[in-house]
Amino acid sequence: MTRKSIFALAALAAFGAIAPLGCKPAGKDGAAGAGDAPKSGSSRIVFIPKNMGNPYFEAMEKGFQQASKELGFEFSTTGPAVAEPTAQISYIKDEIQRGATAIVIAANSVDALNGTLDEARAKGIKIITVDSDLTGNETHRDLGVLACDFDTMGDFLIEQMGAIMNYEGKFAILSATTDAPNQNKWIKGMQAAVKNPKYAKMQLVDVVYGDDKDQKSLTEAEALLTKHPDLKGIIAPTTVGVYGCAKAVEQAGVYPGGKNAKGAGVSVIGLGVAKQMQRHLKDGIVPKVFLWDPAEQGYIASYAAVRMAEGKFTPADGATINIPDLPLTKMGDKKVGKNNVLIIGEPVEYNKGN
Ligand code: RAM
Repeated sequence: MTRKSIFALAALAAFGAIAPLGCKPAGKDGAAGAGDAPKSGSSRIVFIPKNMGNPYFEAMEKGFQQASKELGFEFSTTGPAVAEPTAQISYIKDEIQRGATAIVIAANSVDALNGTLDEARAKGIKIITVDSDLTGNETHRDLGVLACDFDTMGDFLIEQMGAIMNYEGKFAILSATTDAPNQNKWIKGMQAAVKNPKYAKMQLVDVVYGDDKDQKSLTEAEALLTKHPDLKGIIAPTTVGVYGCAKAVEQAGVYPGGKNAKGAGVSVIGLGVAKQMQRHLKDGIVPKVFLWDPAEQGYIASYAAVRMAEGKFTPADGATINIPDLPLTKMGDKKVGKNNVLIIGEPVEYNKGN
């Protein structure tokens, strides 16, 4: 199946056949195996997102909550207000004191947390990364649960941007924080991809950082528009960033068809939460964004944590873990790959039509 056809199916599924976890409660009526799942009442799983108040991580919490209903563990979320490299350390330390069964963390740094994570693991706490891994330092956690194959994300985003700007002209990247492990991996991928002769007429003119803050993302996007009046596109591989870019092109009227657009205008694409981007997509301010259901990461990480604590699952290259199906989403056996990374699937496209 081609990537395009997978996307077409996935896009359909996103609003039709495959209900996002948050939309319809999984459980009695659907989640195969949920009813007879062993209870782990004494387990406690703590989720530490990159930052609190980010709709992306709030969506992820739904997956933990669902698994908690099925498996009976205690679940809580705690974390910093800002996605800074060392900001999660005190939260990990607190959980070492309290003795969590597992910490599931979206890392803000590939190396700043490693010593503290080692301390937690020495106390028997299972460490699972979701969303953002300890890229290059994977031995400091037990398992990484990632939405998609990070190695292909750069190629994918450049091709998407290229097709929109007819493979010609200037574009920029607006990212999250300068330390963000996942965004940095994707940026490297984009920088490598754009060297492909197919993209010879495309010029990556800037990489800027909105720190996954609403206001900073907007300000940085506005600065890009001022600095590069002939900009054709912005790729924002962050939900907060892509929303900020959408606001900037809307307010400046430079989106495709906007009153101040030069030629085809400035096309914003990236990774965005469909619900948050709905109006911008519907009004044609943003042509398309991509994402996955963040809740699936929380759901799978929960099952992995509980099975690890029970001694029934040991992450290793080639190991599998069975995840119950959700009411309308097939899960089944998920395979762990190199560096103990479990990749869930592929991004879904959201556009005017869905
Ligand atoms: C933001 C965060 C997160 C990323 C998404 C796409 O919410 O930076 O890490 O995965 O965007």
